[in-house]
Amino acid sequence: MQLNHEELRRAYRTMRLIRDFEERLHLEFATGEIPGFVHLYAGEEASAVGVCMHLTDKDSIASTHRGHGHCIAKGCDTDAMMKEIYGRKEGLCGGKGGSMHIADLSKGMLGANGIVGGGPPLICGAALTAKVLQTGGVAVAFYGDGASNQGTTLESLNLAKVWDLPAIFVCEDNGYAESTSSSYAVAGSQIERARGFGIPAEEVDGFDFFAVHDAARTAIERARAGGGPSMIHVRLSRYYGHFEGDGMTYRGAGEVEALRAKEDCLKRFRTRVTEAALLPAAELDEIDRAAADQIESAVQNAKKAKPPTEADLLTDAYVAY
Ligand SMILES: Cc1ncc(C[n+]2csc(CCOP(=O)(O)OP(=O)(O)O)c2C)c(N)n1
Repeated sequence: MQLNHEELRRAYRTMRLIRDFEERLHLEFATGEIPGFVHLYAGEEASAVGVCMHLTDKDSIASTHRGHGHCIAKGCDTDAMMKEIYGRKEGLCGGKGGSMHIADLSKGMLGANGIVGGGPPLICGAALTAKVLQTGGVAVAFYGDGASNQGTTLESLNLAKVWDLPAIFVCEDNGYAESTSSSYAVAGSQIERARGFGIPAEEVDGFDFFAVHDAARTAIERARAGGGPSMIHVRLSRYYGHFEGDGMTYRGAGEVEALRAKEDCLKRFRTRVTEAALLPAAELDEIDRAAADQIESAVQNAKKAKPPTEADLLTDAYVAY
């Protein structure tokens, strides 16, 4: 383990913030106050944080429809994110995008994305820019096991290899594509598929922050050094339905409760760092309290904030660059 005290605190704080953000959204969505669709990332936190801990604002990520965790891990402001999800004018995207389109280019967060398999081509563009301009940056695509079957993903793996791009493909395999088990939906192994394109690939336990962090370090260092693309197959699971409101009839009775009791990246992290005397439990408790306060104020601020006005409707329709 190569993380210092402050980095360990940051890893735990970010995973805790994501968990609290999602748990709270689960409650708030049920009140009917949040417009649109919401897909929760709870259970998958170690993936976003284990990868994004290695990135700076000059590195880009592309996310998915399940994007809140990626946004928080990449440094997006939780107040502005919550306002965006509530459709408020002060939201990160003016309240016009909502949960599935949160972006913050100043943080290198290219956006959540309602198009399954939409992220991998975007990061090929970002990685090509980094390579041509020699910025030293890398680009990371998070995508699901369902998205791994999309032609856009396979073409992006191919392109990244042919052009030797500083690109990292992170397949977050939570076992389902909507209600279809990935054992039915996905043909062959993710690892063999990436290696078929000549891309180094590694499988990691997505409930183990340290395993993800190690695999991401190898891949990102390789990309920064000009060694080209890599793929990481992260095995994890989600604690909620595909979307909020999903009755989850396709999951066995008690499956989620059993999963939560057995696999939790936050509990594992806590056990590991307290047993190794790297962080005392009291410090972790204090981080928990601060995260709870931060999310509480994000929700209260979002509820109080105003929606966009009629005059805002036609702004941001086109982007000049
Ligand atoms: C191009 C496209 N096809 C289909 C859909 C409908 N859809 C939304 S999410 C989803 C499943 C995605 O599964 P996966 O990539 O494994 O991500 P997960 O939801 O498990 O995080 C599908 C098929 C879509 N949004 N875009």
